[in-house]
Amino acid sequence: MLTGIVLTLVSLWYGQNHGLLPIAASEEATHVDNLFNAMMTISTGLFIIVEGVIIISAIRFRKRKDDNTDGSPVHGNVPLEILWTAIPAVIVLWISIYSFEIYNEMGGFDPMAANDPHAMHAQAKMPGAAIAAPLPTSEELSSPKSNLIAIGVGAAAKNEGKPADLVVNVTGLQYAWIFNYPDSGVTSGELHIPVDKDVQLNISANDVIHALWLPEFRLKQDAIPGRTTEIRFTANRLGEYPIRCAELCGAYHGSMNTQLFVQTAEEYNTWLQSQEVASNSPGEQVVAVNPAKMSDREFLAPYASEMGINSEILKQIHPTDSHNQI
Ligand SMILES: [Cu+2]
Repeated sequence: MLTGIVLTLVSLWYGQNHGLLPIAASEEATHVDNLFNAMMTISTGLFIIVEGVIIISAIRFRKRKDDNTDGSPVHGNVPLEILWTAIPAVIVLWISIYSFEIYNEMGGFDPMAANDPHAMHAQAKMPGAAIAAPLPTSEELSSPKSNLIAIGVGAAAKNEGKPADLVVNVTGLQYAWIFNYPDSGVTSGELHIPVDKDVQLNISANDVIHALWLPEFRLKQDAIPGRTTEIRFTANRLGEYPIRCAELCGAYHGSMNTQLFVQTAEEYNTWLQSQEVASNSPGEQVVAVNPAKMSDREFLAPYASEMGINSEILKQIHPTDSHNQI
């Protein structure tokens, strides 16, 4: 009885104090952590029971000196076997229902349904409903918006049916993440979002499969070439958090990292405005030139001026060469 109480208390304490997860920075993270902590509590209890029985048995039933007799013949115990099958079955069933519930609360079962009903077919909404659903027409298939199966995490229950406060298009490519803000036309290598706002990321890839992973937000979603996936979440903690690629995508996969900044509304607007100015300023424009079509003078001019070389200096270096072009 006492052992049982101590075991339960230790498991409950460790389930809340394991320290294995990074900071939780989104509302979705709280749900995921509750599930993780519940599983951790159960695992701790099971671990102590199993390891405890092994250690106690190893000591209590060890071979004594000069004892060469056989062990007692034990052949199975039906009630015990039923018990140790039934208990894990109930635990696993409970975890599956609980995780189903959390996934549903986060919007995992119906992504994209809230804002773009045409992006998804009825057959994708419910596994098994495919037989009754009409086949997509060729028009729907050729449309870039048509996705047979919606993938990702959609609107949380409280935001269902509402468009997100902020939409960002995310593109994964070897080896970087590009964030485009369609409302303001800003493109950035970092993701900035306002705190406590419902943010939707439309994710795609240009070359191979990548995975957008936000550890502090407990969200991870594949970026797939040719189709859009989605993550919708609400950040509830200010700060700077890592964004990682979680799908081996090539030689420099490990360097495919960037930052997610959760900012106050003012900070976010200031950042957005500074980006708008930068992207609209003509001085910042990059013009591609073909060096093969340039004369030596044109090609070398920027380098020469950078080094502080002018035509006077060159004349001194090559006093005999009066045709010096530079
Ligand atoms: Cu990648």
